[in-house]
Amino acid sequence: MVKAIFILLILLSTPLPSFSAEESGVYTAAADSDNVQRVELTAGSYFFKPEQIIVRAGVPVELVIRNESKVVPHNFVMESPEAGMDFSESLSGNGNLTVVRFTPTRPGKYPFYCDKKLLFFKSHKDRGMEGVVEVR
Ligand SMILES: [Cu+2]
Repeated sequence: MVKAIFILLILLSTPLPSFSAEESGVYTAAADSDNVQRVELTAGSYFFKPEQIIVRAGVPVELVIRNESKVVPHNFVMESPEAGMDFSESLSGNGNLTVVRFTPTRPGKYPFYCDKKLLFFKSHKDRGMEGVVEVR
C-alpha cells in the first residue's frame, strides 16, 4: 500500500507534457555538413507531418517523404515557381521513400499539398493533406 501511494505521488508530481515546436508539427531544418537541409516528412491519409517546415533561402533542401499509405495514392505538390519550388511528385506507398530536391530562392511562406481527389469526394488537400514551407 505504501508503495502504491509512492507511485501515485510520483505520477502526480510529473509535470504535464508541454507542447514543443516538434509536437505541434513545426520542423526547423539545419544544414548537414554537405550544406544540404534534409527534412523527413511522413505522408498518409490524410496528412503531412510535420505540417510546417522552416528552411533557409539559397541552401539546397532535400525532402525525404515516407508515404505510409497502402492503397490510397498521394502526391506532393508545390506551385511556387517564383521561389524555386514548382513540382508535382507521385509518392511511392507502403512506407517507401520519395526524395524531392530544390533550392528555395525567396523568403516567404509557400504551401505544399496533395492534389489527389476521388470522384465527388473532398480532395485530400481539403481533408487536411497540406502544409507550408517557410523560407527565411
Ligand atoms: Cu493524397
